[in-house]
Amino acid sequence: MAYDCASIVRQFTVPGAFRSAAPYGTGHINDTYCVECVAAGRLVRYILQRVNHRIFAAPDRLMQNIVRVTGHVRAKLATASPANIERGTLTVVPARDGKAYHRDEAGNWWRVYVFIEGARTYDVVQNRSQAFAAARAFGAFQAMLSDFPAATLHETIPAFHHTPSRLARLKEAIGADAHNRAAGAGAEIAFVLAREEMTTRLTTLAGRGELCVRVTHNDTKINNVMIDDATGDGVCVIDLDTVMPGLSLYDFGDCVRTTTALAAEDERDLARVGMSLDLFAALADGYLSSARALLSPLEADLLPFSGMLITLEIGIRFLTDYLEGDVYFKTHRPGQNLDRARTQFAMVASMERQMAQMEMIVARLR
Ligand code: ADP
Ligand code: GN1
Ligand code: MG
Repeated sequence: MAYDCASIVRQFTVPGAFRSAAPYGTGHINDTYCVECVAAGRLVRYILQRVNHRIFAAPDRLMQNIVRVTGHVRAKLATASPANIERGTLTVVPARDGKAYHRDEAGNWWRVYVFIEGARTYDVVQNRSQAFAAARAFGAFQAMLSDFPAATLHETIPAFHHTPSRLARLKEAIGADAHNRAAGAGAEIAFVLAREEMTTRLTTLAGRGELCVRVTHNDTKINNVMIDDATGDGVCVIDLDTVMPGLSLYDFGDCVRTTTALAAEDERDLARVGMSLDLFAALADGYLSSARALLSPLEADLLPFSGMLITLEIGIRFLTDYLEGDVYFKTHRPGQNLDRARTQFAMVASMERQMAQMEMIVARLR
């Protein structure tokens, strides 16, 4: 679908003249554009996004969360790290009517962020220092929000990381088999069903009050943190659509899923897929360097397990979407969601084989 980005950008308080807009990034959910404007003879870039309102039922509430959370982070940076205030958090550019979004005539929801220059995201981690930097940034994000009242945030997607519900939905999709795809995914379905007992572990502990609910990001994959081109530091945590009350372990877990991966999320050659212990050690070190003080002993115990659990959960979601006809995650070729599910399950198997070493690494660092 082609949108008239120039006229959408004009709805926002963007100074200067619109010059161009081009699709940007590799996110699976929103439509993202890099916009160039010229103001006072200078080229200035912005991120323009169409929020996926099929997935996010109330984008106005979602934007309210983002404005509040980025305001909180900005205030923290002002005292702890003033040099980082411009690039250390997303900056929402308001619409001309003062709202944090613009709704077009067709009912689409648009927003504009200041473009964070001199940094980029990576889909696959390049080295140990990136793993450290990414995890340190996510830990710091959690720490900066540790005094934010979690219950006042809207739940932008209900039960987002409730793994047992994700499994129940998969079972429904298998039962319905609306696209006759279940037979071709027999091995993947069996892999999940053999691990059913894992799926309830964190939700049971949370239900008993043994794990506390915090403000969490809930989508801490490696390409949701900008890495500084010059210093290699994790400069800004982005993609804040799912910031809401949650368990810190799911955030650490999703760092493990994506930041220790030796191959792309949709790699077809499973011989290349696996979890790198070396990257896990760097990531655990980075996360603990900023989040150690937050964690309870039980949370620290469960860090290695959380990586395996969320990788299983995201695999379940990719597999469900494949069976339901590829309606949730963006796909660029047939079978891509099944390939993504397969890589997740190969990652789970790799973590199962290396769990004892992962536990030793965390025991040494905590
Ligand atoms: P999605 O929800 O679809 O994943 P994201 O918000 O993660 O969308 O944005 C997609 C990509 O756009 C990111 O991975 C990143 O590369 C880029 N991006 C997003 N926000 C910014 C920003 N403020 N500055 C620079 N690049 C950004
Ligand atoms: C989606 O938006 P993006 O691409 O950063 C998804 C995450 C998944 C991830 C898998 C709102 O993240 O939950 O873990 O894909 N986001 C949403 O790559 O569902
Ligand atoms: Mg993203």
